[in-house]
Amino acid sequence: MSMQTLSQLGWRPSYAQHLTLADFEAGYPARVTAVHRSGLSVLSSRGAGSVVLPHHLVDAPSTVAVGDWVLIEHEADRVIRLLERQSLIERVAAGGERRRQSIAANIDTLFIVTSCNDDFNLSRLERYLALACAAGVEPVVVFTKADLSNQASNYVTEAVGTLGEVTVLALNATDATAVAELAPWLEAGRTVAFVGSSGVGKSTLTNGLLGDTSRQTQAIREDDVRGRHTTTAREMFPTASGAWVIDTLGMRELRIGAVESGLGTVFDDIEALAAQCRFRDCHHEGDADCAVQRALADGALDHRRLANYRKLQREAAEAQRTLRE
Ligand SMILES: Nc1nc2c(ncn2[C@@H]2O[C@H](COP(=O)(O)OP(=O)(O)OP(=O)(O)O)[C@@H](O)[C@H]2O)c(=O)[nH]1
Ligand SMILES: [Mg+2]
Ligand SMILES: [Zn+2]
Repeated sequence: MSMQTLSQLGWRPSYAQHLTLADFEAGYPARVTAVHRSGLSVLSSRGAGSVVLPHHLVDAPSTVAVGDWVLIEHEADRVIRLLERQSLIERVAAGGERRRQSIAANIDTLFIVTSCNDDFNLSRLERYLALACAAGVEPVVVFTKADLSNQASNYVTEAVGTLGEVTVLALNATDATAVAELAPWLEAGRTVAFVGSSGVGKSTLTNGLLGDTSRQTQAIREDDVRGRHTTTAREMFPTASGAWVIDTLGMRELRIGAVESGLGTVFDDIEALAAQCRFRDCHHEGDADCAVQRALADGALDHRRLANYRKLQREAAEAQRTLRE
């Protein structure tokens, strides 16, 4: 792959604030484009490379993710350390261990993809939104398969009505016009990721965005051919417009981490109501003079949304406790 400047790779001046002169003497910054079991594929101003991870980073509680910036030793293909992230999308793995799984790092926009069919689920959208808001990443809700449904505009209306100020799009992911719809978020040097259930069109959209850059994505994959890495599906690709796109595998279950701050943003309507309850510790369950109960009664707030807010709050609190342990 041709050499890229750091800013083309998504570098921001803020990353340099955490690097000392000694750091620059020891190594150089590179962006992680793929995570493999035995190492990482990276891009830097030197071009593409493969590097190994020191053990303490393999076992870190928050694993290295596609999109991360790392410092690499000048004369050895080895990571010195992970650079401070601007954002991290992570989930809590299913199962007893409750391990955190990094999904994508240092992204600017999270495309939350759902299709205009049975996949439509407001509570799941709220869940993804909380994840994006907690990470400080702009969420964009994308309804795919608008060409297969006569309900598309209803879905959009319902999502806009419930989710507040989030951008919501409906499109046909298989059509070339989809690329133009996403263009505002794909300026050169920006990084975006697609998340959502299996089969909703994440890879279809990704492939559309890659356009004519397949030669470059092949270059990233050559490392695998040489057998140096076992490939996982987590990779970052350059789009035709010079942005970076991270496709993810469809998730059956998205357990959120400690995203309290994100819940405050996504459910600001409920939090504003709660502030008007007579008692500061109101449980909104038959307490006197409760603004939340009043909103439920007059239809301004629906039961599903309140129940989901509570469920996500419990999940986030549990994740917070696990973090502390
Ligand atoms: N007609 C139509 N078909 C679509 C649209 N989006 C996706 N598809 C089709 O749906 C199927 C699944 O699309 P993918 O892009 O593979 O879905 P995905 O989200 O990447 O799924 P996973 O990788 O399993 O998570 C493919 O056959 C696509 O062609 C759309 O907007 N319209
Ligand atoms: Mg896919
Ligand atoms: Zn109340």
